[in-house]
Amino acid sequence: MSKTVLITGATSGFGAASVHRFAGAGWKVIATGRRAARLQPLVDAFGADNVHAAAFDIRDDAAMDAALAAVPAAFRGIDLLVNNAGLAQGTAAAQHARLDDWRTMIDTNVTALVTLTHRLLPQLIERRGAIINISSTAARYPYPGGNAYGGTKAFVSQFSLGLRADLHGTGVRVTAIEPGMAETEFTLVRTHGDQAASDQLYKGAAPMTAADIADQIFWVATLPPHLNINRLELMPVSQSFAGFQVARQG
Ligand code: NDP
Ligand code: 8X3
Repeated sequence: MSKTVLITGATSGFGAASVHRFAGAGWKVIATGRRAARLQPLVDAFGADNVHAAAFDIRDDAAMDAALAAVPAAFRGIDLLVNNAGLAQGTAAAQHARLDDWRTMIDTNVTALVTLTHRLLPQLIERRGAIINISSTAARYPYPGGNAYGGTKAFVSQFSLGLRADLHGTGVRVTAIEPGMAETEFTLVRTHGDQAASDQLYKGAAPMTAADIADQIFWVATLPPHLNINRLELMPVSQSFAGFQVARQG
């Protein structure tokens, strides 16, 4: 019998690629995101028996509950939760950042993620399922302008380890995937719609693709049930580390 995965943030980037990866391999997929018009082509591509679209703002608890209650019978019993929906807003230093941007990131990347996880834990435990949380290299490696975004992803990575501890003995697997630079709509969103800035960032960098990340998510999800990848950090070959900065006086 086919397994069921709920993938958040399926309208774009990693999430959309993951819908293709899982549905293409015969999983039933519940695909979520705000932009309903982006979800419909996924349903059209794989059929309504295989992909169920649930359009809602993940920060809206009531909308989340209504969407979960409306899941068709054939998609009930979720085996895998992919907590992928998320965003960065802004690249300004903390002292110049917009508080609204920080709150949007925390509401989406942290509060909504823990809310959906809390809602689905009973059925994930019942089915000895799995949770894959999309964190970031920003969780471990700070950079100027990363401030609250990095903070939200550090939470995601640490929350994942905490879940592992609490779910000890349940058979539920938990993984944090921590990607570096991948070309999606991420930078377009981060810059509030600056396509030129997005193109400039990725130009000549051979960044990872959404399909690369979807392949890793699928690999983690389909490992033998006695194996748990705690965290998986990956980058394009073109990306590496820089040193500490020093502010000198005089
Ligand atoms: P995209 O911008 O392409 O996709 C983000 C997805 O999140 C969209 O489907 C969007 O859907 C969804 N989303 C955002 N806010 C909400 C909301 N309030 N309610 C519901 N859905 C929401 O970016 P990526 O695919 O790159 O990002 C996916 C995840 O990967 C994020 O958590 C990001 O932080 C992380 N990541 C990205 C990296 C990169 O370099 N691209 C590297 C490391 C981590 P919609 O707008 O339709 O609601
Ligand atoms: C996205 C990667 O380096 O832009 O999480 O923070 S980075």
